[in-house]
Amino acid sequence: MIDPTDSRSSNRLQAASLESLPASVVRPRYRRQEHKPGIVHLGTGAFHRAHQAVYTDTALGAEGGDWRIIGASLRSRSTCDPLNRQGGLYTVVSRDVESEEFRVIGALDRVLFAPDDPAALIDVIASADTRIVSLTVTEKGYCYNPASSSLDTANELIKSDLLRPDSPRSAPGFIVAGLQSRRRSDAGPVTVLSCDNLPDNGVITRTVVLELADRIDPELTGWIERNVSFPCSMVDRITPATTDAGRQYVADQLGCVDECPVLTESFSQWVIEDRFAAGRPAWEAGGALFVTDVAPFEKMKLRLLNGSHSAIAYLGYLAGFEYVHDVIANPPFRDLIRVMMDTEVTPTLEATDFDVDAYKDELIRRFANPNLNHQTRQIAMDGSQKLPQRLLEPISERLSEGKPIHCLALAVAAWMRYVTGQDDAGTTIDVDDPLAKDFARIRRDHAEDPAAIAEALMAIRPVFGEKLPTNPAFWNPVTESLTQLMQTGVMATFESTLKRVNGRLD
Ligand code: CS2
Repeated sequence: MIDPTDSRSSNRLQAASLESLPASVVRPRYRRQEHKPGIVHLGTGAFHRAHQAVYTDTALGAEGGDWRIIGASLRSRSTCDPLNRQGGLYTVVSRDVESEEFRVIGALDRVLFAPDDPAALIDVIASADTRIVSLTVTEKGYCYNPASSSLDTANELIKSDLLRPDSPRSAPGFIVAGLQSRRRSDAGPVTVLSCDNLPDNGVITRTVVLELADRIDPELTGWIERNVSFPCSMVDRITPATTDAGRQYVADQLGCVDECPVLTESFSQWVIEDRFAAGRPAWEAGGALFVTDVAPFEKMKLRLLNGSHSAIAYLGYLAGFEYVHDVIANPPFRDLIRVMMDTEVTPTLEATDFDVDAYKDELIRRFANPNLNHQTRQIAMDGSQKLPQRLLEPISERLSEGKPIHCLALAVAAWMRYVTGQDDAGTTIDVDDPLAKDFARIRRDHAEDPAAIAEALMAIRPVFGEKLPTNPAFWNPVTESLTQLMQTGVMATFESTLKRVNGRLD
């Protein structure tokens, strides 16, 4: 049997081994070495490898161009060395309920580990060959405070970048240092393209970059305003973290070691604002949609897909479910999620030509895909960074129209229970979140007092802002749901929530 963790194996996925792969494996349809890099991508995790890199691979095959990708990891070394050992090659396995496709992606040129050599990353961002700098650094990577709509200057990485701008640690810090160097060498315009699940992600990126640049060198901001575009984009492909079992499966199917495969769903969507300062690959060849306004797509995806995902993750985890598909296979869960989408989220979306009902049906099918093994724990991570755009914004909009928020309030309460408490079996939860220390303090200070826990959590302004916590139409249903979750558990709370939605209670 092949050992997929054997980093010294000579039987590994490499340019030389492409020929010997099983015939069904899709390979790059272009000569890799003939295409120079034109994109620097920050955050080469599983999602980037399953999404933008795949679209770029398709674009290279269809239209060519110097658009290969230099990846950079800002925090974790884990995939850098293995991907470099493989010459940037890796496998994407796209799985539906009944189909499966193996495809080797050739778009990635190499991966830099930024903490080892920050100057190397700054240099490639500054290179005249680079025409796009894209990012998937997760919500927290932007060092953005949604409550004040500005750069979070209290963030430790930003503090460090302000002291040592030539040796940055944050994503905005690297971009600013790269743009500074680009300006000095007159390397020309460039596009900075956010591919994270944030509303107006291009606007947020522009805000943090300009604010940081202004603090470091006010003259740089004018250059950025004239030479850099920051389009918004909506990205979608459910991509669980790769497990050892996944690596073993891929090794067995390919007959060689791939230390960095990605196992994802077949579905993929990318909607991009067409505002590129220095050209772009033909991503439309892979199905990307170029539009003048991404906002309606973004809102729909963030609220219907990601909002439901967070609700499934917290409620499901508390009830003891490891995977999303197990949660959604359970009728009360599925009903609650669908009711939340239909009655509380859909009315907050702008009317478009898009068939929202078909989109929701498809979402339920995607969540139910038993071949993804998407862990509730993975989605539950970093909730403090996700809650505002996924749940709290639709809540605020509903409340401003005097509309009820039963299901959304339950989802927020489930997050509260998750970050400060125990699951229904009484096990303390290991919370992975930038605010984990604050949550631990709240748990210690307020033990099993739901009203006190809710009040203390709502006092976290970067998450809840100023207005919501003072609105009884918000804190009442949230506190009530949290109390019920703590006293009776998830299943019993569902029942009364659905009764409330149907007007049979209160
Ligand atoms: C998920 C997303 O982990 C999460 O928070 O909701 O990563 C989700 O899988 C993607 O946005 C799907 O496109």
